[in-house]
Amino acid sequence: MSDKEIKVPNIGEFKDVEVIEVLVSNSQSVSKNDPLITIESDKSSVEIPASFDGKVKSVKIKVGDRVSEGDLILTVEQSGEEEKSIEQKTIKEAKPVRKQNQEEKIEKVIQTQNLIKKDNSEASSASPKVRKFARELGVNINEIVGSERQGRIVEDDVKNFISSKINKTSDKTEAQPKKIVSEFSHSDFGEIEVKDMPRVKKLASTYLVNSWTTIPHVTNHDEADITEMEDFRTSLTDMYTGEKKKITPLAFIVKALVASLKKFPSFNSSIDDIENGKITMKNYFHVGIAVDTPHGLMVPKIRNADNKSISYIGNELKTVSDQCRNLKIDKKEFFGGSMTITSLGGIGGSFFTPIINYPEVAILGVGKAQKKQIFFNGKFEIRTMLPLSLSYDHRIIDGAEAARFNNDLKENLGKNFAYKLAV
Ligand code: CAO
Repeated sequence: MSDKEIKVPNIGEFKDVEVIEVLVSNSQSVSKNDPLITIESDKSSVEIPASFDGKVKSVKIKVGDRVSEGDLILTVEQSGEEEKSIEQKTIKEAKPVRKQNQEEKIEKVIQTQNLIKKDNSEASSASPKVRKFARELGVNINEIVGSERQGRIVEDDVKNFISSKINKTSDKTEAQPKKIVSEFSHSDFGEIEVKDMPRVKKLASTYLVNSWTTIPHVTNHDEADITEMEDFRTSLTDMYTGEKKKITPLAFIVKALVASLKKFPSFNSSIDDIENGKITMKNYFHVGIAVDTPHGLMVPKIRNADNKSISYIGNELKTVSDQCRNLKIDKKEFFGGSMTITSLGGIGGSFFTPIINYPEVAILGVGKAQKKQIFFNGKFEIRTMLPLSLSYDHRIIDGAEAARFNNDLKENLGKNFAYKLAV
């Protein structure tokens, strides 16, 4: 075992040049010709290779240092065998070469002294000029396959490598949904009229696309048996006038939803700061209601629904939906919700797939209640069944949790609804 020094060799007119890369570290084994450092002058860059095999004992140079011929790069520890093999090879060492052009000269010296990595499986063969070119463009030269003899890399290989990377990236961009341009226009098939899109629909479309494309939506469908609740609701009369009291099922559903949100707080959250791993848990119960208006869909909130009675919520539903239809509602009312209910119950249909009202994490779709023959208490009975479609953000809510949420909602709307909604 002995220690040997590797110094900066004679590299033509390179003097006091900057070290731009240190390619080895202490305790690393190196073979002859493995690059140790890269130095760079105004005109060119050069890799200085190991002049023999061994294990790096101590690197004496760091990036930013300036070196000239004879400066110590590192010390290498050698076994007896390595020493012997060097002795045999020393005879073949470099001789200075004179050439007029500075770069040619340096390259020749480099070649003669094996300053460029030869075929070292992972290492690439390229002139310092090409290496510098690749480095300036941020390309790892070892990723490039050279087109010249023995895989030598030339400037064109670097350019081709970059353009193939760019093409790959643009292929990815093209994989994004493209706007389809039809060969035919609508007017090719008959008379048409082009109108402005309602402003509310334009505004909503941005939110809908954002929600649909960024939230992993899942929808669980279920049916709530609301027979008793409907019997109660339709029997309601005004205490003083005796007139039938009109409260739609939606007011009960709002209350039932609040009870379930209390049990399942993750449904009353927002994860718009998910990149930072943060979840916002809301301690308020502001239920959004999707309102169908001639201007487009609007989603005002029933604020603090936990503190309001069913009949109060019933009245408020009428008030806010009228305000939306008459464009008399404050913009702020469309923000700051817990969870939204979208009810098509007054119109028709059963199950559907509602889109989450971002930044909320769940939405409850309600279809039209229908009388159905259901196996109940050991026999078939006609029951009133309410279709539920619960869409949720799968990043925060799992399918099992959603199924439990629906079960709870069904209980809140089921035969014990009076107790469930009162407590
Ligand atoms: N099952 C059966 N009947 C229902 C019902 C249900 N789930 N929900 C409401 N009804 C009945 C009501 O009891 C009422 O009956 P009466 O006329 O006999 O009193 C009738 O349907 C109409 O109710 P409504 O729709 O006016 O009132 P609501 O409280 O149920 O809903 C509102 C209010 C604002 C939600 C509703 O008017 C609305 O705009 N719905 C559309 C929402 C929408 O477009 N969602 C889709 C969003 S996704 O694109």
